[in-house]
This record gives sequence, C-alpha cells and structure tokens, in this order.
Amino acid sequence: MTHELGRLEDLPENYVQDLRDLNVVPLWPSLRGVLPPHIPTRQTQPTHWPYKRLKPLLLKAGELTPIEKAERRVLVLANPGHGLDKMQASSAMYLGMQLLLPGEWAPSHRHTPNAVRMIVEGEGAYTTVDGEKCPMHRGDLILTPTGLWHEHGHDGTDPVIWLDVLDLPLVYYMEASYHVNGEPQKVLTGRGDRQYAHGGVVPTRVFERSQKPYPMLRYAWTDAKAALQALAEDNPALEQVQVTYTNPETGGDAENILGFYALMLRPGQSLRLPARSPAQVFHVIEGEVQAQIVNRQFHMVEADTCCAPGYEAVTLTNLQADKASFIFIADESPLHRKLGVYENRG
Ligand code: 1HN
Repeated sequence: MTHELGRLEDLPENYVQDLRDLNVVPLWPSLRGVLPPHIPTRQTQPTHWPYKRLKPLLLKAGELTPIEKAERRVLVLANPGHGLDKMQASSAMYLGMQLLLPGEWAPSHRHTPNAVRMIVEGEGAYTTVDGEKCPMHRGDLILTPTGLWHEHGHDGTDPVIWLDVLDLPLVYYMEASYHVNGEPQKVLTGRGDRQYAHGGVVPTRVFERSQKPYPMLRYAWTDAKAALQALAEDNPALEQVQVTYTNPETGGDAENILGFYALMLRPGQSLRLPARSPAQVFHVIEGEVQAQIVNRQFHMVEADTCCAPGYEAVTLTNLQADKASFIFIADESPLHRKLGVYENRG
C-alpha cells in the first residue's frame, strides 16, 4: 500500500532551515521521487535522429570548425528528455556522429569511458587502437575500450562519417571520466579481426601470445552480415535473427558496460522486442524500418538512429517486402546484469 507522505511544506520553515544549515534534508518528502512504485521514472524519451538532416549539418561543421579546433568533430545526438546540454542519449549512453575529412587526423588519446564506432559512410579512413590499425568500412564495428590509445586518420578522397557510442554519461556520473593525450601510435603487427574472424576456431593459447583483455577490436560488417544470413537460412522459424558482438576469448560481451548486437529483420517481418530494463539504441545499417516505441512511430531509413527508454517494449517492422533489413543495436544490459537490476518484463 502506498501512503501519502509528508511534504516539505508541512514542516516549520525554521526547522527545515536548521536542517539545511547542517547539510541535512528529510527523506520522506523525496522518497517517492527516488523510489517510485513498480516502475522507474525515465527521462529518456523515444527520439529519432534522421541522417538525412544530420549529414548536411555535420558537413557544415567540417567547413566551420577545423579538426585542430575540435580534436573530434562530432555532433552529439542528445535526448531532449535529459536536456540537450547533458549530451545523453539515455542514462548511460552517449551518441555522436563524427566527421573526418580527407587528410585529417584526430590525435591519439585514451580515456576511461568505453567507446565503439559504427561506420556509417565513406572509404579510406582508419582508426588505430592500441597499436592496431583498423580500416573503417560501412557497417564495421570498432571498439576503443577503456584505457586504450586511439587516433583516427583518413587517406581517402571523400568525407567519412561514423556513429560513436560511449558509456560517457555513466562514467561521468561516477566522477571517473578523464582523458590523457599522447603521441602518434606506432602501428604494430597482428590484427585481432583476422585472428578471430572465424567463430569457434580461435588461436591456441601458447606462451608467446599476449593476454589482451580485448583481443578483437574490429568486427567487419561483411562477417556479421554473413553470420545473420546463415542464422536466418539455417533456422527458418527463428524470430529474432540476432548476433551479439562478443569477446572471442571469453564469450562474454565485447565491452563491460554497453552491449552491441546486429539484428536482421526478414522481408516484411514485424518483431516485438520485450520490455526489458535497459535503454536501447537502434541504427539502420541497411534497409528501411518502422520503430514503434511507447507512443512514437519512427520511419527509419539507412543511417538513421533512434533510442528507446528501458522497461518499454519496442516493435520493429521491416518496411521492405522483398529484402532483409539490418539494424545495429546498443544497449545497457551488461551494466544492468552486473548490477543485478536486469529485468525482462515480457
Ligand atoms: C572520443 O574520444 C571520441 O576518440 C569520440 O573519436 C567521441 C565523446 C566524448 C568523449 C570522448 C573519439 C567522444 C570521445
């Protein structure tokens, strides 16, 4: 049973002031606010960022702000429910669209928040992470986990754009967010994306092998797409044709806080994702999709991004009757599972 609790206004003003003078506040006027009945209050609003409108503004940023003045030339996809200045897509997720022009270089640094990049458009750019030079092609997922040096370069002829996903809001909230600038990295031999490209067959542990906590930094879209297509063909009755980006050594999530997945919607398929506690981000890699999130319906085309608050079901519909659509998903489930607050409410 939920009782009406006393309000701050019910207390004598001089008593409240005496409390304040001691840096003390009464709990009961705020108790329901921090602990609402049955379901959390969520500031995260269903929000759609259409790429068609974002891209010209990002290219304009390329004219207005040289890379030296930006370090990372990014337009942040901010959720209005949190306030745009908070730069949050959800409570734990940050999203940004980053532009790198031909010949530009985004200098080496490392930081405590974990990042990934989902490549949206353009050829010829690369990112060097922990000494490993990772080419960027459309749909590739590249990790820059906590503490690893990373820098971006571009040898091609056209603008390159990618989506950054970070756990920055959470790490910032923890007062654990900081960066260190560094020198250009020496590119080392050895590429995790080659060594671990074939699931189930991993390099045998021998003493020479370095024990890297993140052995695979680049997940090629060609491999992820082939895995989805094989899964779909092999399981004609399977509804949720989805793969998880994992650490190939541990089988666990690719990073510690956010989870990353690729989903294939069969031609014309409508898929209801159950209401689970973590917030989610959806980004269309290929195809055309309608996303039904709470009371909003988003018509999403290639390179569009949207987000959904936690504890809400989401229905994704492939608007292509004759072709599959492919969606990149980021969510907060590794965090929720580790903290013991993960729920699936169906
Ligand atoms: C960062 O390091 C990058 O390295 C992109 O490309 C976006 C947003 C906040 C903090 C660090 C990058 C970032 C970021």
